[in-house]
Amino acid sequence: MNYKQPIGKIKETIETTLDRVFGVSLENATDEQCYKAVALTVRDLMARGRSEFMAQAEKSHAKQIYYLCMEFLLGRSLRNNLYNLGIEEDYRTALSEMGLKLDALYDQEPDAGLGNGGLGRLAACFLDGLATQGYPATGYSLRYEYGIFRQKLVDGWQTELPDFWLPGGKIWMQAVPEKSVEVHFNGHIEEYWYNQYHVVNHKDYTKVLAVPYDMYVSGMDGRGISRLRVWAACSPEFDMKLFNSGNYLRAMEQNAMAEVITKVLYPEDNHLEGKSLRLSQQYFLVSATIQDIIRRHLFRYSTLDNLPDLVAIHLNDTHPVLAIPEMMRIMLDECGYGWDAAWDIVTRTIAYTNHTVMNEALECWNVELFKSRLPRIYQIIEEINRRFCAQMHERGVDGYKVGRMAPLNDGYVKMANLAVASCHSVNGVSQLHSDILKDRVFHDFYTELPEKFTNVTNGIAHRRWLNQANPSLAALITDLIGDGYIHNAQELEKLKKFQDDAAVLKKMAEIKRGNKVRLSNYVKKELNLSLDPDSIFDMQVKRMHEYKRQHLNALHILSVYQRLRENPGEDFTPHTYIFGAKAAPGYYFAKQMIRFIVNLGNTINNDPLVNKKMKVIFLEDYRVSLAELMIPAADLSEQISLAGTEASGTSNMKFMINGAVTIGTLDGANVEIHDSVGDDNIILFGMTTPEVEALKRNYNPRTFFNSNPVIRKAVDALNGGFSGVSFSDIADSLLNIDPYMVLADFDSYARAQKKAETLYGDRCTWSRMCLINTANAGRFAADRAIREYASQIWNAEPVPEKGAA
Ligand code: DL6
Repeated sequence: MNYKQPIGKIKETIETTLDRVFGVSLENATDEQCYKAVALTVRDLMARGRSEFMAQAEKSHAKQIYYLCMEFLLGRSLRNNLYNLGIEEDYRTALSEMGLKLDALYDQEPDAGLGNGGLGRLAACFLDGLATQGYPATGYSLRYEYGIFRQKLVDGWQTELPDFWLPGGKIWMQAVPEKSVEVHFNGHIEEYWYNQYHVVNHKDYTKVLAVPYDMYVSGMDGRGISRLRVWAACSPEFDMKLFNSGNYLRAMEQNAMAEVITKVLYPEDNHLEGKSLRLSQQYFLVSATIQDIIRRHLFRYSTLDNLPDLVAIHLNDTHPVLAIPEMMRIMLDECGYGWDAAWDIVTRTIAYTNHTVMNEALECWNVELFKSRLPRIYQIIEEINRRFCAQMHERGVDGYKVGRMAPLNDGYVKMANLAVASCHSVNGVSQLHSDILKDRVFHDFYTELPEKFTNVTNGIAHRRWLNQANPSLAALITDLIGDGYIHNAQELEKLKKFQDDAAVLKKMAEIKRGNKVRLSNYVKKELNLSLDPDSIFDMQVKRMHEYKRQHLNALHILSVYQRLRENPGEDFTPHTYIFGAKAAPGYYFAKQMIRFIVNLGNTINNDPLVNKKMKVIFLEDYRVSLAELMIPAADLSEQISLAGTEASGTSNMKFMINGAVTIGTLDGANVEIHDSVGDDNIILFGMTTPEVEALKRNYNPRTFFNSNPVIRKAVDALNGGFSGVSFSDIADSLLNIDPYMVLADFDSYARAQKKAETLYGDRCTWSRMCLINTANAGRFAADRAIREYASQIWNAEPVPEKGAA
């Protein structure tokens, strides 16, 4: 579809929308109303684009891709959609003629924070990639009323404020009440035989209505448009019987209980507590989704026999894994399939991606809780379990091993086991992570079912993270190599021919400096602190977690501070350390880590002896829109997790494409970044995964404390405290357990930091490294990842271009 319109038409549509929706004229409209009116015009264009695209898809019987994820961390939509549809400049002109500034309207939009971090942002990037690559795709998730909390720091402590994002955010969504479905919880199961049919009746269940809301995510040029369908929970009816019988409170309670399901996003990342509400959320998502998918398919094809040829369902992590028994339930109980036929269809349709090696995130549900909340689904899992174990025993697999792989074991439903036992494909999200899945996490499965395992390394929506977030760099690149890289990120490689071109390197350095000034202005406004844009901007932005080791970074900063205080005359490359991170609200240690960084900053930033040379900044409320401001301003990208713990990372890719140099361990996708840029353009440190495994056997952090005076002094200072606060919890953990081996990697990290400072001192060399990073970032585009999913896992082809034979 052609999204281009004459400027006059754009103006007219915006004005009509202001009048129709808000009853205001342009003169009286607030910025918020103008943002919403503009968003509505863009939404309408995308709705039309989607229908046209889907009509094309139907004609060619293109395989439908359904991507199920409890999180889609979309951030803001307006700029992304205008950019992708190729109409940003026309809208800018139209608005300017109306006396409005497009950039001011962008700032009216709240971030859609329907996710915690990497997992949810990946899902959002993939909707862009799916649309751009021309796959007819729908993401399914929940319409949380409250997204990821807003972080407020009080005396260094993280406090959480509710993120009621809907007033500004729901403008992108269209309710589709006619597609609502019922989801059933609790109750009991009755089974009997009737005329040779096995009848299963779910009795006395509690009904919750799932109401879909649709929003669209455009791909480049708007040829493909993805849909994100999010479900809101409502009570199907107010129980008048209860109400009339005087049970007013129970009637109200039932109503509230239904709605609570989609009230709030669980703010945990890589750690999940087996809470009943979370189980309800998960089943609510998958039941509504699978009903929706099956209904659509039956409407079109009147049979489910061909489902695996025409539909691919992707489970993003273990959270939506109950889609497997739910689909079995519908096929067995509602569509009359026998077990074997249903199982064959389900398992050929559904694939699973694992996103973490953290044990505490591999979900398990207590059987008693599960049975009472989802009695029929439990029966089906029991049968899946029985058949899987029987099949393994038949192959001669030993009993212990079968137990370790079983979907039901030790009184728990093991979601990851259920996924691997059932899905036709299991992948990790970087080469190293996929190898760890085979060698460690799912080793038993791998030895029995090796054909299921594959890898697809993550990717990012490079148009958002480069072209939109860093327009000056994008403009320079376009001048140098043309705009082909916007469609095909691999073309960034053409930049390599400029790696020794002093004029280009100088321009890149000037652009970076401009981005650093832009960020410094924000810091000045937020924290009233002045930053030196000529210092190294060294950034670590990601969820706060021990395995990501922000405390390694902070402990090192503390040691540098101690050294500079003792040697104020030392020749030191000025350094600005910048952090952004949210901690899960119940994760006490992570909150202590934030407090440590904030207090360290207060001490250093207020110490006139050092504060011209170093500063430590913690930016509150890290979110997608803030990342878009921060990442283009980074010189150094901190990717310092303990080797073998980070599945992939995606901020590493965003920094890289923006020309930051990685200081990192050989973990997650850092390994592939290293392969791409070579030894000279990345600063590696620390143990490798096998070295970690070897040391773990008898790791004693005190050995490092005792033998390294720098470590000793820094840890002692943590214990003693600064800014009037002691951090003995962190010191104790480092000295006695140090689960992520901070002390073991400390010395190597300190040397890597020194190396970074030396390299930065030679600006020409540094700019060359930056250019080489950008030039090699193409392989980390979401477009590439989507093509790999399509060919290796979904067996899907893109919708042919209109007019193509
Ligand atoms: O695959 C996306 C992203 C990876 O880049 C990160 O390395 C990984 O930590 C993250 N995993 C999760 C798991 N969430 N839970 N629960 O967020 O996935």
